[in-house]
Amino acid sequence: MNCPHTAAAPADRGAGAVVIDPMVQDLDGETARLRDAGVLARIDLLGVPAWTVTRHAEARQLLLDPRLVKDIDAWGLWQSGVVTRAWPLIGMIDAGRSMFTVDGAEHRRLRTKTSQALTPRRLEAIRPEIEKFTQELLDALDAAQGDDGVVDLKAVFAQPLPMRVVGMLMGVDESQHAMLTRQYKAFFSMLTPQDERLSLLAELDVFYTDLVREKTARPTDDLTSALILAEEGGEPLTEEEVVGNLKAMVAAGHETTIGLVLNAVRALLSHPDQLRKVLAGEAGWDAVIEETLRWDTPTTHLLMRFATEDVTVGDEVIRKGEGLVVSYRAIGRDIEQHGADADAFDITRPTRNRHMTFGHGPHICPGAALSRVEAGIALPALFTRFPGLRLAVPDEEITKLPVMTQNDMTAFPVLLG
Ligand code: STR
Repeated sequence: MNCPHTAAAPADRGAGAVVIDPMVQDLDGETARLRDAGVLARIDLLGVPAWTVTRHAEARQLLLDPRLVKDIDAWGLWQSGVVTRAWPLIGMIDAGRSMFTVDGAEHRRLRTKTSQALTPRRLEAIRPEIEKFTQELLDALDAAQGDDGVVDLKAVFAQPLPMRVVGMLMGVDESQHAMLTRQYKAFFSMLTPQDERLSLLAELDVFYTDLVREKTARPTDDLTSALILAEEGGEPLTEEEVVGNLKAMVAAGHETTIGLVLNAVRALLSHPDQLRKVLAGEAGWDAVIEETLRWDTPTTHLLMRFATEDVTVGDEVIRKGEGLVVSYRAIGRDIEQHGADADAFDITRPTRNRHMTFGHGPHICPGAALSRVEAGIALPALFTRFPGLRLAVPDEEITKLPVMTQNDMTAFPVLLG
């Protein structure tokens, strides 16, 4: 890949780094290489050097460390102009002011309303709607079968469901869902030229700002309106902050849950003994969901935190100004945490709930309970409606999207049986 940053990065820092493959051609191999590279490993992200943490215990500790912050201005490579908006991953970090990019007391102010709206108790109220969307999309699956009986479970089911749910929650009209799906696909794909990515981000900003202005004039009962009306500590959120939270919710809410649902279906279809256990009621769907979250995390790498002081981890030091990625997929395969068979998918494993896939500390995923509700409805409904569901191609033929931070498939062709 032609990347101007390769030349600009200091030569000594990239040495021995694990190069993260933008085409995601061998995710399991890369996950294993990261684990072998150590607790704290040097990685290369399109020519830009960073650290990553690959182990559960140390990640937990680092995610509680106030010396690591989200503010991009704390990044040495950004201050010095080595990294600019021309870097294809910049949109993962420089994403506007929101609960995703701010720490400390201000972070609490930005996040409280959202996390309160997404508690398991509050989510019970929208369960019937999620069930209704699920049934509609199961009908759509049935109708979408080609002459050969093949249908893409991603395009017709796993992708539209989370978009409908997050759209309903945030008050984004259904007429916009196809546009958003298309824009986020281009945003995440490393095949998208950077100038296109920057212009689509600008378009999305206009879209979300217009939406926030509309809701400011006529608030409804969605979370966007609640964010507009909220006063945390006597201080309302600014328009920029509401827009930032709204786009974080839509991006996160739809992209990550696609991965959870598809990765669970794929794991079950390739482990028929375990599927049988679930269908016979010998194991719960919650076990499938937690083990999938651990074994095949929807988020591969989370970008990025920056050290405001030197931070020592074992024998390594993250120097002030350096960047830290959290490699959740490697963390899910940590042998210290999950045992020597950490690479095996096993829904009966005792540690299946002791994963860290939703993060830890102040930024822990506020949508965790929502994604569990969605997958907890979608998966049993899918296998109840289509008990003979099977892959239409050999498992090895399933390809990953060229996305460096998310674990998402190009397509998932199935036969409904
Ligand atoms: C995408 C671009 C954007 O406009 C806003 C955000 C903020 C939230 C981010 C999102 C990003 C990318 C995917 C993330 C999400 C939070 C959770 C999700 C990182 C940068 C995960 O994959 C865990």
